[in-house]
Amino acid sequence: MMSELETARLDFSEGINAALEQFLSNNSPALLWEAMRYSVLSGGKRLRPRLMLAACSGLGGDINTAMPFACAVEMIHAYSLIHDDLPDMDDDDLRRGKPTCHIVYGSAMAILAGDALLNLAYEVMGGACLEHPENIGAMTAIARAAGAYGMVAGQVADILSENKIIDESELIYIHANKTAALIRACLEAGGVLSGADTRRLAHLSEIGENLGRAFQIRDDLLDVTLPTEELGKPALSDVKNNKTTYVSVFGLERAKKDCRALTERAAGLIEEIRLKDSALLQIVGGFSVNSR
Ligand code: GRG
Repeated sequence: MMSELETARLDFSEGINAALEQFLSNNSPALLWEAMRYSVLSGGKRLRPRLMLAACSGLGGDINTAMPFACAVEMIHAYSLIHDDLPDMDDDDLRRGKPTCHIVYGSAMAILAGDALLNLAYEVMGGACLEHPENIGAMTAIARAAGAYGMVAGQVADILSENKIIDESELIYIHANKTAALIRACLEAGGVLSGADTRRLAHLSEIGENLGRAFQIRDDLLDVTLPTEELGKPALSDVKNNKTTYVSVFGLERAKKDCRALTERAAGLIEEIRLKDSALLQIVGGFSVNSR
């Protein structure tokens, strides 16, 4: 049984939040940086950076070297949420229990805050790569997963699928790209940053794919099982918006079963690579269908 101190040490959230505050400490133009900070620092589980640091630490890498990449991924994640919430995308008023960026700052400022976060992410990673050129592969993995080969492609497919009946393979394509690609890249980047060999990198990639898909199914499940106060956005919003989700296509029981199976597969693969600490397994433990 791990002590509370050890559990907190392997969670990494405190260090990530402190580093994010530093990267976002500029003030000019004031409104832009305020909107950027509002979107990054007002909550969030920090899942993606924690996964990256956990993979890196488990393979004996240096967390401090990995931190700029971990923060950059959280900035990219925040930009994607800001843009996803906009009226011309998902049109959401609430995120993490608070008004969305465009509700507070207006659509133009929200778009610009997202743009600025995306650019800052690459500036931060580029700076880190100047110091450690051997880590360029971490930045490339993240860039590929965040763009037209990953998250943006998934978002496009998601938008084009609205009000259409889609089949299993199309739904899996959307999940694999919109959600799982960036999560997978976090695991891969953690591996690159720790100097992992190709066998371990391939393992990390598969772990990320399974976890990413499980995470999206869990998100679909939570939409129909949690009340608004716990969700931080209106409950049943996917159902009300007529969205095609894993639950709407396969039903509640199959969604729970598949989420569990993907999580167990990820946990099994993690056991196989024999990490030095339990940080990654600790995060995966929180993926259970009934936990949040
Ligand atoms: C705008 C290019 C572009 C992409 C948007 C991320 C995304 C793609 C859409 C968000 C829609 C959504 C709810 C996807 C489900 C999975 C997901 C990304 C949930 C939110 O991530 P969490 O739970 O958020 O990690 P926190 O608040 O903890 O940071």
